[in-house]
Amino acid sequence: GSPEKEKTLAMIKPDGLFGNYTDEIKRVILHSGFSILKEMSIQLNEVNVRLFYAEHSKKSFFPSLVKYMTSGPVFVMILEKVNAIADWRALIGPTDASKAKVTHPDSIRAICGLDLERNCVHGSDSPQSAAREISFFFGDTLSSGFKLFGASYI
Ligand code: DGI
Repeated sequence: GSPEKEKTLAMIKPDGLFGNYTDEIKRVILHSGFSILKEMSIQLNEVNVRLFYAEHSKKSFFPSLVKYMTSGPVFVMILEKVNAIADWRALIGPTDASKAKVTHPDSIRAICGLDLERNCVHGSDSPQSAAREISFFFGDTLSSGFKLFGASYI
């Protein structure tokens, strides 16, 4: 039979929105065969970021990451296509945007990101994180466990 479609969570981070990259990134997404099922802008607060990036909450860079991720609104989307998770990760490129500029110059992070922290976009890295992150932003309030409590919808 035909291969199963997959969903992933994509996010344009505050530097991407400030830099006016949203329309260009959405063009790349649609041109690459993804459907955008849902989208929204949202201003995250510290508690939201702490939950979203729980795996990093003990790292030394975490306070800086929180400051960056709350410095302005983010734009989140549910993307769908066959192999969406791996294909979106391939399109955004390596985490460190300054390295991406050298090794993956056509990647989204190379084009609109700056460095290891301000890397412009996010993509779920596995089926488990895609499910968790989609429910984080788009699940109903009960199933998402109030993870977005206090965030401002824009
Ligand atoms: O899934 P990725 O975003 O590619 O990478 P990740 O899950 O390892 O890290 C999540 C985010 O945390 C990443 O997009 C930027 C930030 N980050 C990761 N490692 C570092 C970092 N920020 C700083 N300042 N320093 C780091 O070593």
